[in-house]
Amino acid sequence: MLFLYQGSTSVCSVKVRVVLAEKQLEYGGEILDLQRGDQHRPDYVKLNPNAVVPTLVHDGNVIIESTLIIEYLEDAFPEPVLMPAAPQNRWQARLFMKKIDDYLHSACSTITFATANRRVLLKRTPEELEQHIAKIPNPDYRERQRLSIAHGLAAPHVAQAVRQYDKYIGDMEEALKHAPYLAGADYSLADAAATPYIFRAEALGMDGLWSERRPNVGLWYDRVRARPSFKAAVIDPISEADRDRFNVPREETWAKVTEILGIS
Ligand SMILES: N[C@@H](CCC(=O)N[C@@H](CS)C(=O)NCC(=O)O)C(=O)O
Repeated sequence: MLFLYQGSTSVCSVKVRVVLAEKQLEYGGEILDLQRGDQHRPDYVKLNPNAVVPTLVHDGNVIIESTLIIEYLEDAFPEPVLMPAAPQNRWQARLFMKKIDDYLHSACSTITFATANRRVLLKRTPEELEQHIAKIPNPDYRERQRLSIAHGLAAPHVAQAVRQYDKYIGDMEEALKHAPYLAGADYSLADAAATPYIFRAEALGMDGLWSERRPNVGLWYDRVRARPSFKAAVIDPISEADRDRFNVPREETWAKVTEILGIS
């Protein structure tokens, strides 16, 4: 039996849900309210000491880290195959996933906290907010969240986050000039992993990073959105509260992005 502890919009959770949907696997689950701080519940931290989602439990085995979870799913449930056969393409798929773990995820969370999450979190008293932030075990992540919430898009680390997002999408464009999917002719774990980050960029007003300037990313996104897994894993789990949280002034984000990148 598969059970997924997840967030409704959490990019790492969406990544896992896309793979579960692609493999048409049945699973149970619990949606944790990350704004309320469910990820710090003692029973949850016993499963995931990093106090983050997602966590997969498969027949009693606890599996954490979203990239490793989707690789685990590929090993445990090989059909349909979501890794290419050729070593070069397998490396390419892994490289796209590694870059998410190395920097895109942190860039995405910086920009999300500086925009959508900030609006919700700033409704709390300073004491409540501090209590929420102080529980984050990773000191770097804690400090980035604190700065994003305090300063929004003016936070000092936002510029680097925007450049990293732009770099990743630029790398996607290069790969997609030669093949329809990130690691070659067929859809793979790399496409599933990148999907929530492109969806998030669009939600926050950064779709100008590909529309007009990176046509192959736009075509890839059309292909990904047309797959049944997109509706099941990305769109359907979004709640009314999530829609409200992501109802951000997209033009402000784009103005900041163009200022940082020096584009128009
Ligand atoms: N490297 C982890 C990162 C997980 C992560 O950062 N999850 C976010 C949601 S996408 C989270 O749970 N954040 C909790 C918080 O903000 O306190 C993974 O890939 O699973």
